[in-house]
Amino acid sequence: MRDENEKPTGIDRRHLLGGTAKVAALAGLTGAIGGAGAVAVGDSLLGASPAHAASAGGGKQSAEVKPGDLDEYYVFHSGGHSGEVRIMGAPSMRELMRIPVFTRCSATGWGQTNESRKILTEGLSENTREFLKTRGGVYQNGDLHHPHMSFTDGTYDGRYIFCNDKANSRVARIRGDIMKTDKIIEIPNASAIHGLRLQKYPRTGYVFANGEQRVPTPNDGKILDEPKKYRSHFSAIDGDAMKVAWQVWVDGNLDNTDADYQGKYVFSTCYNSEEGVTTAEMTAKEQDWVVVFNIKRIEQAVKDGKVEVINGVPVVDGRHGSPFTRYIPIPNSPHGVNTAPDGIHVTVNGKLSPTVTVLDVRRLDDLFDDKIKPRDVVVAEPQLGLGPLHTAYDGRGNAYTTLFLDSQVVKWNLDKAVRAFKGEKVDPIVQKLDVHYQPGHLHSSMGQTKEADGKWLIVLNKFSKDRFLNVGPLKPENDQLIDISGDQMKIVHDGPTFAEPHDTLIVHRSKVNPVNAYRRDDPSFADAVKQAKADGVDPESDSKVIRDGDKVRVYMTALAPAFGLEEFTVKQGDEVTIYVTNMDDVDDLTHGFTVTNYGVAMEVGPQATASVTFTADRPGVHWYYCQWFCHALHMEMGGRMLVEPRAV
Ligand code: CUK
Ligand code: CUA
Repeated sequence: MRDENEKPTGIDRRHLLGGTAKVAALAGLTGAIGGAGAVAVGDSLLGASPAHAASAGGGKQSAEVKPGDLDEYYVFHSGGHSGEVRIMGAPSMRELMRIPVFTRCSATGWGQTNESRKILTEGLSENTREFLKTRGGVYQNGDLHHPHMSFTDGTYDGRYIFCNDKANSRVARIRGDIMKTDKIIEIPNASAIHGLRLQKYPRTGYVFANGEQRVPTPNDGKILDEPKKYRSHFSAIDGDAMKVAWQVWVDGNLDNTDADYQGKYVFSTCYNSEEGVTTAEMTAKEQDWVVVFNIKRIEQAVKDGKVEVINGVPVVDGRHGSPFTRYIPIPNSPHGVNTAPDGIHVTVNGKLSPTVTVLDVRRLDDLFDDKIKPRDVVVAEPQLGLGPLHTAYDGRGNAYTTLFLDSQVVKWNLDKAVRAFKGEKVDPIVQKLDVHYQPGHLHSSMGQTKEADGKWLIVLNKFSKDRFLNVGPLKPENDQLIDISGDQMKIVHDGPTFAEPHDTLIVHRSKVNPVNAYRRDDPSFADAVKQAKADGVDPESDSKVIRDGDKVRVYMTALAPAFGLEEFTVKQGDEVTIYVTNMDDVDDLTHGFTVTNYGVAMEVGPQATASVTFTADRPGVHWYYCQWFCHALHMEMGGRMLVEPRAV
């Protein structure tokens, strides 16, 4: 199948794909287990029924945002193993900001300032803090897959963005007003937090997080080679308190998750029902499942104390046969799970099966009351193509699914898929569009809310190959913007991104209201203000040095183009804490504080106080300077730290 977006070079995407061993192996697996289904899909790809061919009818909206004009949407983009969240604008796809979360950041001092180190450490277990003592005190990496904005009544409310860290089993929260991370917690009894979605109704509420890897509980080295004793847990975190409310022990592992629009059920895919520990073992069966969690029943059990408390968390046993869960069989290794904005349908994406499985949430009450069988909840299972990973919706009854192996997005109609499943002769597939290349997540504008508006779709492609100037062996990913406002999808923009956006949100700008300056009573630097008060210092006007044994606290204001102190003196070996308060309240006037040859740097936002602590173990004259361009005399904004040598 060809369309207007296909490159006229004659390069065959599917041959390009062959160069990737992992992908080839996956393709082989699919062939092996797909059987007749895989052949049929291959045929339909080659045979391209006319209904699938792209033609006229693409949307008419413009993706151009003129200089000085503002985008209609915020895009919250995950940074994958970069560990950050990025804010872009859509439809321009301009990158607007980066929010350090699990990463360390040279520009802002995230991971270095006292304020950020508190956030990075306060939610860790004692055990992890001990482990990190010889590793700089904080994790140096993170793998952030899934950013999601808090909901009220089924749509975004702008309060928070929650996200997961697969690498070090954490969940973080970003404040929507200042666009900075304010809480990070480590999830007990879990290894690799992967899928993360939020309670949509009545509000968030719960943050649901999947423990992906099965590990011994407790994981103390006493159980090694008995995988049957490994466990994985599903977590419900109280998003206001940022504390794990309860966990559910499940069979298999947990991949992605989503919640309904009624506040009753949550769904998690499992790709290792075999409970194996090698790839061959994990993919042996032709069926895995989606686990459905019954929130009310679990809450009741927690209330009644019918739990096992492990590492401070109430855990219920949700394995097969429990009242808390139901296991719905799904063809091999399902991956993404996506609730439709109609509030009724939930799509489970097959990954190693060419199918997606559609569930009807209205049947779940009966399933939990054992009036129907698990598969009775399935109302459609269309064959879409090879490697379905994630699905998005336009609010007009259509779904859009990424096909990783086919390098396509397939648009299909939910109602037709349901009718076809009942035996009617209808083809649910509307269009297949080539994307470049190997798409993972995709996201439509407001598409994960009941206000899906069907205007734009962003597809996150894992490979960019020939789409950009060659930058060496490490290539960017390619985020493509697709106009879905018309009958046919149309690619309107290619956007290279650095490793590795997994997921994204397209949020209408009316939902997001960040501030321009900090309030002086902002909790993020309350500790610094408290310490200043204890030292008899008004950080908004005083610049002075307080000596407290070999601890030295240096307070200074920053008001363009000068710091409140042009010099200060400490002794070699002192533990020095510098508090800088930015007294400018002009829009966009951020200062910075860098100490030359001391490895010290931080951002000081308008009206904020920021602080950093270090040992002054290198004697000499050390200039400090403002590294954030703030004034015509920005270069002159600095001073000297004199470190007197220790007496010998
Ligand atoms: S996962 Cu990456 S493509 Cu972590 Cu949401 Cu599906
Ligand atoms: Cu202050 Cu540059």
